[in-house]
Amino acid sequence: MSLTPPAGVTPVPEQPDPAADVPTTADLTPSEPTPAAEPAAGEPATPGLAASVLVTAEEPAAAVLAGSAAEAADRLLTRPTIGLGDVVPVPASVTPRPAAHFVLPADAAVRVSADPAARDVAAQLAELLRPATGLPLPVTDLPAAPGALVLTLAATAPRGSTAVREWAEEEYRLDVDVDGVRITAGTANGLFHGVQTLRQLLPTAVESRTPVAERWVVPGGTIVDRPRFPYRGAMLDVARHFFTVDDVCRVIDHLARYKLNHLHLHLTDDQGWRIAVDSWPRLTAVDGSTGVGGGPGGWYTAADYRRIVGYAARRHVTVVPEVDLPGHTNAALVAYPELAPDKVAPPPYTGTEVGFSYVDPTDERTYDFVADVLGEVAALTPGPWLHIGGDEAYKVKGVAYTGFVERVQRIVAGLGRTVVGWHQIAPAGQVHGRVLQWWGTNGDDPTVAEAVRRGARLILSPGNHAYLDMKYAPDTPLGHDWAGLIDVHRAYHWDPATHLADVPAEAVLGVEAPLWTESVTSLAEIEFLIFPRLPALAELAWSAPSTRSWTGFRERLAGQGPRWHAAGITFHPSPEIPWPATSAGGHLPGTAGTYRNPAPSQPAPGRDLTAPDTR
Ligand code: TNX
Repeated sequence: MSLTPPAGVTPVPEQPDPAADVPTTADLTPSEPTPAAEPAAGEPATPGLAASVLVTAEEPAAAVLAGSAAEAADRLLTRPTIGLGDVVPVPASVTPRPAAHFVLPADAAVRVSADPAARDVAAQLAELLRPATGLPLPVTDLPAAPGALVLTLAATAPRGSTAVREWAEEEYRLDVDVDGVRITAGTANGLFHGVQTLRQLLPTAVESRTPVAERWVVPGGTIVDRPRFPYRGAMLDVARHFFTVDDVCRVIDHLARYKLNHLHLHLTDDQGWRIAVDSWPRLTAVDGSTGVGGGPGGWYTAADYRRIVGYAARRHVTVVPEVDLPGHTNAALVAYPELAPDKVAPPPYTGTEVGFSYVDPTDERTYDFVADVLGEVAALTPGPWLHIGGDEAYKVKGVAYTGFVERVQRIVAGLGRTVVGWHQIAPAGQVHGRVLQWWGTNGDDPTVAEAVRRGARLILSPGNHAYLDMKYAPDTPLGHDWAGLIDVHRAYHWDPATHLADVPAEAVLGVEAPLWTESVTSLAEIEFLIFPRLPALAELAWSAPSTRSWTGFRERLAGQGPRWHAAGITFHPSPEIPWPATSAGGHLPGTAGTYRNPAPSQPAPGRDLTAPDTR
């Protein structure tokens, strides 16, 4: 790793630094967490310096002096191992003050303004830090006190000493000084992003789930940060293979860590129906228990789904539920043959072919079904979006298709929600606010450009850059390659604002990275495909182009590897990234140590996953 600050980092001339000859920041190999002995009850695992100074009642003045001297010496000996700009996604502006680093004292508290949402962010900060630090970290009200982590909601953004301005959406400011860390924002959402940044500025060992002997030092300076795009997301296909509520919650944690704010759940497909619908109970009773390869499947009850939505909301992530229509509906037809064009139940489907199934667009019963299902899903979903799929309905053509989509769009609008659909819905009429999710591989798409001229907005998921189910390399044991191989450079190397021809940047709402799960059967496999590519897409969605570069990104990403390792997150050790050697001198065991190759995936009948991209 180099000492070169990432683009956008503004080093500020410093006072002479007494410890300047000590190696600093990113060129130090982050050390592995050192397991510490369990602390005695009520005793911090890492006593701050105050705790190691003997204070006696007879000699108060001497004790105080000794305390300050020891504290000063401790600060000089404790250098940050992380640079203030070593954050993914790279912040909008970084102003390091190397002499102003902060060392978390044993009696540190989290101080927060009175707002309940801000208080909850403060509680989450304490929850993040307690396991590794072993510190009690009480959460208390303002005012700020020395040694504290202070979270403040402020109506306007501080700018210099007197000037103020309006906050941008989701913006935060983080100030690290000798006597504390302050995160300020206009919303709890902004504070939450600031907390994620602070987490990355603490030593890697902060990711440990058990107490570690470490000096919890944070590099000094100021970060002011805000997103480029409002919609930053990932999609998880829970239909091809089912994933439990706990698995989904862990994926939400991964999103939140990199400031992604939407989780799109692909809830229904040919192989399974994963969300209980009271008015059509056979959907899950019959189709909850299947999946690709005939696996056990599963489904979410309303309570399960609420748990996911609530877990996400606490982390400022909005769930976008997708009910894929009119194609990808074999499972629904198995349970309710009345929806099938020939009114005959097809056999359950466990392969990975696409495009063969559809609900009957000429039967009114189909629209009752759609209204009931979307109504129930909307009632369980607090966010504004309802995703209606629309992809690969190869057997519903022309006006039959656009007419169907237009009716479904009206149902969504009637529920007070905003339509999202795969970009195949582009030719259908516009409804207010409609969003197309573009997953093409060629940035010239006149039909989509035309829909944008009629008012559609876009979420970009280019198959050949953002599809997390594509293999990294020919020998990747999981995934597809119909859209090409996607290594980290390919995931990073495109610009959402200019990617589609004849589409203005203002029409781009953001970026989403879909993970289809035909070949993915476990949480470890999900993680293997999303790390390290998801952070690459997160940076495209969050950071301004002027602040980011591939060279800077690969250096910063390398620093995340030891964090994933410490947190027990499986990842692909992409050869393009200069991962630091572990303290044992070996390479990070991303694949070898924590990832087990699954059995070779079974190609499904009729689907040639090696076929060239024709979409
Ligand atoms: C295309 S992308 C699909 C999915 C598959 C995926 C596999 C899109 C909207 N549809 O049905 O799972 O390819 O990569």
